Amino acid sequence: MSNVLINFHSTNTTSMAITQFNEVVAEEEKLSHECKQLLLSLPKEKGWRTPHLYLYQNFWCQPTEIQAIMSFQKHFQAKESDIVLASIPKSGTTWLKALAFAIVNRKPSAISKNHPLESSNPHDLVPFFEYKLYANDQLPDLSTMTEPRLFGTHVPFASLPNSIVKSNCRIVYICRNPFDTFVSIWHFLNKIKPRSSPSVSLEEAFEMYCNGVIGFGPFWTHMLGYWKESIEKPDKVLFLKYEDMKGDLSFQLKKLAKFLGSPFSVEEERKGVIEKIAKLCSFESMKQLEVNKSGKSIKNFENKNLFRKAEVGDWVNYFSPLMVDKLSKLMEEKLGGSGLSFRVFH
Ligand code: PPS
Repeated sequence: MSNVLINFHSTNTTSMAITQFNEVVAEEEKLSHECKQLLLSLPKEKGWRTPHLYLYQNFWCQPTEIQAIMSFQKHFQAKESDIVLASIPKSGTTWLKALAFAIVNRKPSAISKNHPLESSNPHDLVPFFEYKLYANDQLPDLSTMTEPRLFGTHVPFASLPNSIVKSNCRIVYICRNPFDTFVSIWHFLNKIKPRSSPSVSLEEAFEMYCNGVIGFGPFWTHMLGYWKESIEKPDKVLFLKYEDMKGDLSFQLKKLAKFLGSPFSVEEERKGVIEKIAKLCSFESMKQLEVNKSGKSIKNFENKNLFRKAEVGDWVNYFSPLMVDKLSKLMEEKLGGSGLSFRVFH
């Protein structure tokens, strides 16, 4: 064990905090020799949850994630019927996973009672490549998954394994306006960070975000990678926006179902199947489920932290005029001319 680990003789609270910090360091100690060697060669910056974030293939990432992503890139073999749900963190991933799962697995003309989404968190039903399937140096047996297989990832388009890019499997990307995404990330990371680390202030976090130093960021590269592909290959990548889904979910669900190859029939529309899926996956329904109040479905993060406020425009409660100015200019500089724009108010 590394001599970085801290010895302590303090109060219970301090002990718990140091244990959590030690856990993060110990996680990194277990990395493969190959991954440790690679980390030595990568640019690094101060991290939020972990001591450092590393620039791997032009995106910022935590060490344990890099190891899992390397394995995912090397071993994953896509099937033509696979569906990959992609996002940068805090863009509506959990919501999209729930909706896609409900659409793909709906019984003919009905949403059943005792639906799996009532007893399982969406991240258990639609596993992440990097946090679950290829995490902890394991190679998953995916042959028993029912088809179409649904997967989740935060990996940027440019770093997806060839078999996903080259096969006919489909990708759905969900994107959210950077103002609200930033506020959501800031809350989440301060909740899940080891208690021994000081809270990251809004100002410091904002600097990191605008410098692109955030998990899987810079956000603009992440968004543009999927955005460009969705324009060039609309049958391959469907690009959804959180704000559009909040605005007219029914319309977006029809688009999603059609893209996934299982459009709603007239009969299903008449029977209110779209509305039932929307209700089953709504923030209000999901937040109050026992499984979403207590379990841990992504790494060791508590599920309850995945459900905070789910509003468009919550950023107004946090941003100073200077911050508004800075992020607006950055978005204009990075996204201007791409055709990608966002609604930032409710
Ligand atoms: S993660 O960790 O990347 O999977 O997080 P992610 O799910 O992408 O983002 C979390 C934010 O999404 C909100 N959320 C929802 N919005 C609408 N409907 C549903 N069902 C839903 N579930 C989660 C969640 O509250 C986070 O946003 P904020 O603004 O922090 O509330």
